[in-house]
Amino acid sequence: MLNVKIAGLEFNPPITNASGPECDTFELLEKIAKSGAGGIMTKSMTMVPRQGNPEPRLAKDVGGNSLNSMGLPNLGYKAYASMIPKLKKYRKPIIASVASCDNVAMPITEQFAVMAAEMERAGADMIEINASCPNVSKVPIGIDPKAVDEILAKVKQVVKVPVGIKLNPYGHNLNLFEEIAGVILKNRLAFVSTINSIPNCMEIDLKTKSKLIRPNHGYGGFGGPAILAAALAEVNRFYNYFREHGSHKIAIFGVGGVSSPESAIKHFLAGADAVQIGTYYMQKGPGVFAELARGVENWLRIEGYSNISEIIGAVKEI
Ligand code: RRO
Repeated sequence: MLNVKIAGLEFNPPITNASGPECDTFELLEKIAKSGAGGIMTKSMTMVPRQGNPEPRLAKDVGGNSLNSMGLPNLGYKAYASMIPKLKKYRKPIIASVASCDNVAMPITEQFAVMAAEMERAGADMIEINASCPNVSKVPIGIDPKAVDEILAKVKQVVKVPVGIKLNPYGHNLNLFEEIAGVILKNRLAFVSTINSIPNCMEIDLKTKSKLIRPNHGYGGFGGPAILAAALAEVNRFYNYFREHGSHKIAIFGVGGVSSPESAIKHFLAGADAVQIGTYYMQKGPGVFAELARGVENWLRIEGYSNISEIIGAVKEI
C-alpha cells in the first residue's frame, strides 16, 4: 500500500530521514537502516572531514521547531564510501548526499563529480546534490542557475545512478524558481528534494535574553512544523512545473515540517512521491518512520484508497 518507485527504486514506505540530523556516523546510519524508514540518507559529505561550526550550534526544540548552524560536520566522503557497502545488506535504497566546501583546493564542480563517482562505486543507489546548505556560505549554490547547470551537467556525465538536487525555497523569487526548474529539466535529473531548512532565521531565549546558537551571529536554518506551509507550496510548484514542462518524470522528495501522518499526507497530496524527515526524527528518534507509515496507511484505508500513488499530486484547486 505504501510502495512508491522513484527512478526505478522501490521506497516502502516512501519515508526516509532527511540529510541533516543524526545521519553522519555508521552507527546512526545503521539505526536508520534497521528502522521503518524506506531508504537511508547520509549526512551531506564533503571532500575532507569537517568538524563544523562552534557550539552551541543546534537548538533541537524551539516550540516544536529546530534551528541549526551545524556547518556541515561530516566524516569526509572516503569514510562514507567505506560505510555504504556495509549498509547494502538492509536492501533499502541508499542516497548519498554530497556538498561542496571552500576548504579544499578544487573547483566546486569537480568536488561534486569526484564524490558522486566515488559514491556510485561504493554502491550508493542515488546521489542527492546539496545545493542549499544555509550555514557555510553567504550564498547557497541553489540561487545560481549557471553554477547549478554546470554541476548537474558534470555529475550526470560521471555517474549512471539517479541524480537529484536539494533546494532552498524559492517562494520569494519565482523567476529564479523557473530558471532553476528549467536547469533541472534540461539536465534530466531524477528527483528534487525540497525544501532545506529556511536560512537566516534566529531565535531568542527569554530567560537568558541570548540567542540560541553561536555561529553566524545566531542566524541559522529553521526546520519543523512551522515550515510545512512553505514546503508544501514549493513541492506543489515543482510538481505543477514538471507536469507542464517536463518530458520525463522527475520525482519529488517533500521535505519540511513532517511531524505527523497528516503533515506527510499533505506533502503527498501536494505532489511529493516520498517525504524526508529532519527535525521530527532528531527529536523523537528512528521510531518516527514506522509511526508515520502506520498513520499514513490508516488514513488511506479510512479514506478508501488502495495505494498511496492515488493521492500523489491529487490536491484540488479551490
Ligand atoms: O550542516 C549544516 O549546517 C546544514 C546543512 Br549542510 C544543510 O543542508 N541544512 C542545514 O540546515 N544545516
